[in-house]
Formats: sequence, structure tokens, C-alpha cells
Amino acid sequence: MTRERLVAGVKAGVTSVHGLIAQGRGEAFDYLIGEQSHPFALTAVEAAAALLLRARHPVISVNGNVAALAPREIVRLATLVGGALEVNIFHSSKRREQAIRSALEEAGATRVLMPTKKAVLPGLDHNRRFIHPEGIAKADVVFVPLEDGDRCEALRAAGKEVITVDLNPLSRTARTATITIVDNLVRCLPLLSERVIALQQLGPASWAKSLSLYHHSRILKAAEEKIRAARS
Ligand code: PTJ
Repeated sequence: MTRERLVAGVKAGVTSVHGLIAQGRGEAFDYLIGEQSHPFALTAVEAAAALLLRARHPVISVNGNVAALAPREIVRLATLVGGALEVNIFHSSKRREQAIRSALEEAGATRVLMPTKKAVLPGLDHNRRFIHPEGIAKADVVFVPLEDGDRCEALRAAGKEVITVDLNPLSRTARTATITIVDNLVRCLPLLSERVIALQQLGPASWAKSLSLYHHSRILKAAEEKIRAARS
């Protein structure tokens, strides 16, 4: 069913054909972790919820895969954390950027920021450098699921905290982000929204505690160990 969502996304002009390759890569890792949300993912989800709630200006960056896989959940998350939704894609296409915007609006988004030439993320030479002055340019925390390593590094170099979702714990994105949720996007987004609702009620002291329990290198190591154990 998940694969069909991406195929439909390609047909609708939302997802790039490269997105199918990315999905295949993700699926391979998902099989190895048993297609489950493990404790290393749940700890990261908890910390991600806290970081998004603590942020002054959180932004949710949406590419062609995310828009096809989980449009409603991503809009819901942005609403819950009071964050901006911004379209940002690697494989340049004005038509696809508009299709992603429409997909988000159909899923309930009232405001979707688009890439502009008024603001640029330093250190990138591809389409992802074009950002919105009121969105990623101003953000202190950026949620960038299914990301490529270059932009994650550029966002960190620009002083932003980055939360990613990546089934490959060895990817450059997974290693460079502040918080990495090693899980399938479609499984972890509902969990993330649930934790945002729960932590919002508990207040800022609980956010600090959730963040203090997250240790980036330990989380990645636990995910890698799970994958290696599946192979032996
Ligand atoms: O719409 P665009 O042009 O911005 O393109 C988006 C893709 C995803 C095609 C682009 O960012 C890309 O090529 O990404 P990569 O470098 O293939 O990285 C995608 C990462 O996400 C890989 O490490 C995959 O294992 C992982 N991944 C793929 N599908 C999922 C996933 N992780 C979690 N959930 C998934 N469903």
C-alpha cells in the first residue's frame, strides 16, 4: 500500500522518479528492522516532539516523497506544533513544487511556503538552496524527513537544529542531524503527533527531560546493531 502511494505520487506529478529508488532503499532497511518502531525510534520520537515544542520557529520541510506518503499526517504535525510547512525539493521542478503545495492544501494546509530566490541556504549548489525568508531562513528547528546529506549539513552549519526520519542509520543525514528517527515515515508520524499532544500538556519541564534522554550516537548505534543482528 505504501509503495502504491508513491507510484500514485509519481503519476500525479508530486514525487520524482528518483523517489521510487529512495523508497526501495528505505524498504530494504525496514525489512531488516522487522518493519517495527523500535525503542531507538520511540526515544527519538519523544525527543523530536520536545524539540519541536520548545522551538521558537519550527519549520516542516516537505519533499515529493513526504507529500505522497503522508500528506495528512505532516499537515497535522505542523498544526500541532504551530510550525510552517515549506516545500523544498532536490530534483528541481516548478511544476512538482506546485503539485506538492496542492497536495498539502488538499490535506488541510492553509499556508504553504514555497522556495524563493530572496533567501538562500549557504553551502548548497542545487535547488534545495532556495528557501523562504519567513520559513527555513528564519527557523531554529527544521523537520526534514527523507533528506539528503548535503542539506542536512548546510542546515546544521547555519545554526539550525535538524530532526530527520531515515531508515538508514548510517546515512550522512542520519549522522549529521540533531535527532534521527530510524523508522518508516508512515509509522512514526502518527506516533510523533501523539507525543506532541502528550508533552504539550505536561509542559516545558517534561520537554527538557525528554531531550536529556536522547543520545544521538547511542540511538544510531542501537539501530545499526538491530540491522546487523538481522543479517547474522
Ligand atoms: O522530492 P525530491 O526531489 O526532494 O526528492 C526526494 C528524495 C527522497 C528522492 C531525495 O531526497 C533523495 O534522493 O533522497 P535519498 O538520498 O535517496 O535519501 C532518502 C533516505 O530516506 C534513504 O536513506 C532511505 O533509506 C530513506 N527512506 C526512504 N524511504 C523512507 C526512508 N526513511 C523512512 N521512511 C521511508 N518511507
